[in-house]
Amino acid sequence: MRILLVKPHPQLLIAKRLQQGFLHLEPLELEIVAGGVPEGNEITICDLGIEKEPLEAFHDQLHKINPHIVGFTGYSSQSAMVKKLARLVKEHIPSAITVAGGVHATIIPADYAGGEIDIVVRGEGGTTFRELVNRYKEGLPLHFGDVSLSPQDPDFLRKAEAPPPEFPPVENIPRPIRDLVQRSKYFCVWTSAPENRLDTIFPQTASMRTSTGCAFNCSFCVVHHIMRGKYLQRTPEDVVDEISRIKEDNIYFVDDETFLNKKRMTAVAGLLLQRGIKKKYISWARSDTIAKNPELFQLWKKAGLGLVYVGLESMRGSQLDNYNKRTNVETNRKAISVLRETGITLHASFIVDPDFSVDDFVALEKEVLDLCPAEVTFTVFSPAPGTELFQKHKDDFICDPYLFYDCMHTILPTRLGLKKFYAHFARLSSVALRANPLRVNKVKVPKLEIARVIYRGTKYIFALRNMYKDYLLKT
Ligand code: B12
Repeated sequence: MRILLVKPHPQLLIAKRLQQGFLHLEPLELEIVAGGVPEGNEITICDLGIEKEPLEAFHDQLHKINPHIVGFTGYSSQSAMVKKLARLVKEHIPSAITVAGGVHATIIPADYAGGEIDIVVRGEGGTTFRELVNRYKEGLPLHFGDVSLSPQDPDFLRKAEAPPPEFPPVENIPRPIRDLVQRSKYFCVWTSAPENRLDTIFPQTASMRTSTGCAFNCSFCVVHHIMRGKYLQRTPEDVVDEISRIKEDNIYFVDDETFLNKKRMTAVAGLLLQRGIKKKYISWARSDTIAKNPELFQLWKKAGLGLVYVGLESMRGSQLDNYNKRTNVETNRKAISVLRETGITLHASFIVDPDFSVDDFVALEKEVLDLCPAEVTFTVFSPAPGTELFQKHKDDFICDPYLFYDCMHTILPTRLGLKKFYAHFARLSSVALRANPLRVNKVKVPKLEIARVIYRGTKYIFALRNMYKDYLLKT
């Protein structure tokens, strides 16, 4: 059987700029889905984000492969594109089965009821897709249980409104097939430079998942809903075995929070050191995890952890409480100093509220400069599809709340006019460039790469300033 797995390209310019300029990770979700496909089938992964002319590339692949099944992944902001691509499949190869999976299919399956998608897969896909392929071969119905839904099923809407299904035990989730993609295309900006020099700021980077879910329930996040509050963890041996098989020297852990279980992560670092595995890692961690466990991060520094993304979100206690973050400003400050003392680079991310006044922007700007040296990025507070907040605000949205749900475009009205809001928002990112470790620590890097960073940074900030124009886009 011939199977085509597709990751759509971003539609809005700012997401393109991010991918082209700073961070483009491999389509791990599709590599895992591919890992579930029984042997003897032909699988192609098509990541349209790496293509110059994505629609033409998709068209070419369709005709070249003539697939029996086309599977799409997608965030909410990509659901319109998934539907558009699925319509093309139906036009060109009417016999092909179209399957939608991923975050959006899991939380809002009913959005795929328009006729172009035959099967909507909710939750973990590697295990479900395996059964789907087997059923296709045996001529059985492709919808089953609460994980594989058919919009044609009279019971579809009832099933689509139920909470997302349970994830299978982690040991049942297939390992990714990594060589189905052009690995040289995937990279992440790297500013951690213990010896004050770097051979490249854009090293080829693999991604890997050691755990799924999170034990917290921040109001802006949908993960606790997707995972029903569960935090599933792979064993240290399994994690280290997969790391040892990855070809790249740099690995980005795409967990929601990697370090929640100190015992597990101490064991992982211990095994990495014991086995002499020398790689560099980037991970996300909560500020309270870091503040409570300085020795865990010291150990991980030895094991290769170079950069930690921390959702500091705000330096105002009232905001942190509003987001149900269950941290406080003191903990944020402690986490910053733990990372600094340990020599791990901080990537701090802050939330800008649509209700920000000019004074709020100025206050945040000051916090950013105080963080120096650090990578600092910003998102705009946006109610996530699938959460209570989304329901609460459903009459307030100023645009298509799926297409614009990228946490950069506000979907709620702003206190300042959109043009002014985005002028201030863009300014925050230029201020953040001044705090960047490469600049502050005068790190030696190839000259061409410095030029590339400046060029990409300027294009990114320009795109940020102009984001208010996207609201004129027809959806
Ligand atoms: C790492 C990560 C990123 C990485 C990129 C990862 C990548 N591969 O490209 C970075 C940091 C760049 C990123 C950026 C963004 N992200 Co992000 N990200 C994540 C995170 C933490 C993990 C995603 C991941 O790699 N998972 C690993 C894979 C293996 O798991 P998976 O995606 O769940 O896939 C499984 C199933 O969904 C299913 N499946 C998936 N696809 C398919 C397809 C088929 C056919 C089938 C059958 C099954 C199936 O099977 C898979 C294997 O088990 C998630 C949180 C989460 N728990 O999902 C947020 C998350 C996906 N991100 C989110 C968002 C909003 C963004 C941004 C749009 C906004 C932002 N500023 O952060 C940007 C935009 C990026 C872009 N280019 O479009 C939201 C999406 C919510 C939504 N409703 O769409 C999430 C859920 C975070 C959240 N807390 O709300 N992100």
